[in-house]
Amino acid sequence: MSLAASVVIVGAGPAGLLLGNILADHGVDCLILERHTREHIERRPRAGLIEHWAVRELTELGLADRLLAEGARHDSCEFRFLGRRNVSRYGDLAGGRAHYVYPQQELVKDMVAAYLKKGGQLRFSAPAVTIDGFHDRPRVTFEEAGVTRTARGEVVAGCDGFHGAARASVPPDAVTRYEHQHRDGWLAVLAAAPPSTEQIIYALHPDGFAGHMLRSPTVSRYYLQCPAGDASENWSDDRIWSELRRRLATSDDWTLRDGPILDKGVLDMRSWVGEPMRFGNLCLAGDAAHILTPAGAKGMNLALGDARELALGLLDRFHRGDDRRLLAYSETRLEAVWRAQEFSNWLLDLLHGTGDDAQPRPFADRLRRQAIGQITGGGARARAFAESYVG
Ligand code: RFL
Repeated sequence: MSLAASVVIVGAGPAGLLLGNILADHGVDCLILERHTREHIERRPRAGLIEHWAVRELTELGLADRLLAEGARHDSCEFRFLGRRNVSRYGDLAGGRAHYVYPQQELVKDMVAAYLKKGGQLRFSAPAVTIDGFHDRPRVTFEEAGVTRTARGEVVAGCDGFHGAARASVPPDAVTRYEHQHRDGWLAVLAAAPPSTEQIIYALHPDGFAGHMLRSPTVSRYYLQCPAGDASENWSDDRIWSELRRRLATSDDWTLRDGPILDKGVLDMRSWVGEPMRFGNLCLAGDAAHILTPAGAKGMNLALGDARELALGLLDRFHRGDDRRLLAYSETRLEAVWRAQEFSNWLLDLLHGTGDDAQPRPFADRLRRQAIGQITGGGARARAFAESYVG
C-alpha cells in the first residue's frame, strides 16, 4: 500500500526534524522516513555549537527546554599561537549574542520526542531508495522490513544528508556543483574527558591545527589536522593525547585533562554546494544540499536555517495559496550557504596556515599573527569576525 502525506520528509536529522515540528505545529500532515533506528540517531555524536538565532527559534517553538537547562551559553573563544592565548569576546562584540553548546544527538532526541507527541508520523529503519516525479506529485520509494514501499507527497523534503537518496535522485544535468577538497584532513576525537577550558580553543601550530571543542561536563571533542587520507588506526590513544598536549601547549601552566577515547575518525574535509536547492516539488535542505568543513561550526546551523525557511515557504503555500516564498527558497538559502562557506573556508585557511604553498613559513606565520591580533582585538575586523561566527 502506498502512503501519502502533504509533505514527505526524508531523513530525521536536525533539518528534517525541525521542518517536521514546524509543519506539525501548523496542522500540515507530514511523514518522516528515517534510515536508522531511533536509538541510533539519538546516540550519534556530531555537532555541538548552536547559533543564537537558532536557540531563539527553538525556544519559540517550545523545543529548547532541555537545551536551555542543560546546555551551556558561550560567547568567547581562544586562538592559541606560539604559546600565547588570544581571546575573542565575540558575544560582547556582536551585541550580546551567544552560542549554546548542546550536543546534536540531544537536540535530535528532543525534536523526535516533540514531533511524536504532536502526533507526527515517523518511520524508523525505513531508508528511501529513490525519489521521482518531482515536477508533479513526487514519489518516494523506500524499504521497510524487507518490503519495497512508496510514499507520495505534494512536496518532498530531502533532508537525508550528503550520502542520502534525495541528492542522488536529482539528474546530474539539473544541478551545478561547486566543490573543493581540502588538502589536509582532521582527526575528530570524542573523549570521556571533562573540558580543560571554558571556551573553545583553536590552536595554530607549526605541525598543524589542534582544536578543543566543548560538548558536556564529562565529554569533549578534539580535532587534529592530519594528512588527507590518514587512517584513524595510525592514531593510538597515547599519540592523540601527546599530540594534543604539544599543539595546545601555552607558556603558562595550562594542562589538558584526558580520559577514555569514545570515538575517533578522519574527516573528509570537503566543501560542496549544489545549485539550485529546489527541483519542482523536491526541496533539499541541510547536508543534502551543502557540506562544509567543521571549521566554522556552521553545518548544523545551516541545516536548521534551511528547515525554517522551507517550513515558512510551505506554510505560505498550504495555508495562503502563496507560492512566492517557496519559489524563492533556493535563492534565499544559497545566500546564507555561501556566506557560511566563505567564513568556514577563510577560518580553515587561517587555522591551517596553508593558503599559499609558495609562501615561506615565517612570512605566513607573521601574517597569521597579525590576523589573530585583529580578530581578537576590538576593532572593525574583530566585530566582523564576531558577527560571522555567532551567526
Ligand atoms: P544529518 O544530520 O546527516 O541527518 C540526515 C538524516 O537522514 C538519514 N538518512 C536517510 N533517511 C532515509 N533514507 C535515506 N536514504 C537516508 N540517508 C540518510 C540519516 O540517518 C540522518 O538521520 O543531516 P542534516 O539534518 O542536514 O544536519 C546536518 C548536520 O548533521 C551536519 O551539518 C553537522 O553534524 C556537521 N557537523 C557540525 N556542524 C556544526 O554546525 N557544528 C559542529 O561542530 C559540527 N561538527 C559535524 C561535526 C559533522 C560531523 N560528521 C558528519 C562526522 C562533527 C562531525 C564529526
